[in-house]
Amino acid sequence: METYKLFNYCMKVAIAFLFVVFFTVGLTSCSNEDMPVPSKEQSYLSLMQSLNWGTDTCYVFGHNIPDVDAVASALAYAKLMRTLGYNCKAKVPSSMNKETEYIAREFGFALPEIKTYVDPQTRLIITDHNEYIQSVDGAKDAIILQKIDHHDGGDILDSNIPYVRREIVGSCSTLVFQCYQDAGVPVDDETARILLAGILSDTRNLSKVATCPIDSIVLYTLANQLGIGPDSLSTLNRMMSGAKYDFEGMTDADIFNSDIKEYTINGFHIAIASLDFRLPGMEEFLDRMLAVMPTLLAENQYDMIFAKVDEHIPNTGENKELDPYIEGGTYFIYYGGDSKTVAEAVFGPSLSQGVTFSEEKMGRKVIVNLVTEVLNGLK
Ligand SMILES: [Mn+2]
Repeated sequence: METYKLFNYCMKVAIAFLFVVFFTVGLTSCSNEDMPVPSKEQSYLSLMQSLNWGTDTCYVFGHNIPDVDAVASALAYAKLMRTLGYNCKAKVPSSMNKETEYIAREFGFALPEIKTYVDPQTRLIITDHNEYIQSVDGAKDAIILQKIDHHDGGDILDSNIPYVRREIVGSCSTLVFQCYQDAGVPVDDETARILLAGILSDTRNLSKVATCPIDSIVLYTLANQLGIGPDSLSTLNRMMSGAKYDFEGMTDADIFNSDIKEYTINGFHIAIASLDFRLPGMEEFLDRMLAVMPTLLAENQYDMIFAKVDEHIPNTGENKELDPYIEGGTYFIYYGGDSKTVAEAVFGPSLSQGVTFSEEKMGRKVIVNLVTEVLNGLK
């Protein structure tokens, strides 16, 4: 009898256990089937909602020494955030270049104000950069809520930031456009102009080596919305690059610094400027740039300083009215520390003191990756 009771009890426990197991499994599998997968829009919007926005203004910053893409991506992303109800404002860490001023005048949009420093715990969204050294002063002690960027490497780690959109495309403005799509927010015409300017500038009208198919798709979508045809895109691009490389009234040091980026790689503090030059007169131009490099190195305590100089050759073809210049190769000039070793490892033997050259056009992003490899092998 006792055995029977025990057996009965055990059976009851076993049945109860199985019931619980089946019920739980059934319920979970059921809920999996019934629960709709959240749409891209819902995921993006709920992620935005989940951020710790605080009560003060959140600033949206592109990189220091901003180019058009840095300004455009910050302006357009801040606008998206405001449309979604968040208190965000675009700022720039330093003054803007002539190309940005030109296109803002042409398209009639307001440029962001300069803010050189942010207090600790300020909420930030950063666009178009991934290095603290390129960010606004104080970024290290700020709270970075989001990062929208199209660069490799860098010391602003994705893992500490709640929302990161980082894809190695030709322009950060392309990624901002995709965020509008993810949010289900239509791009208004002013924002369309701003983003179009960013893509035109960073890809030089889709001609730069870093350009991806998605940059072309977004550029044409925006141009279509605005009724801007291919010829007008070419003209805009020509005027913008003309403004960027209008060096009138600038000292040689100003010219060298007009599009310079700093990096910390394997403990080395380096700077790489990006310049364009239209033939003839390249040798003289390189000499002038080489002459200012020692002073800039000393003033900024760089370990090494470089500049890539893209060569542009007068176009003698039929389309010379539309494109007066065609692309040539890339010069890479160097000064200080192990810069000769680095430059020659990437570009081959020097042509003359401080000068290397590649027939193939090289973008700064590609150069930074190659330089990083060499510097990582040095210490
Ligand atoms: Mn960019």
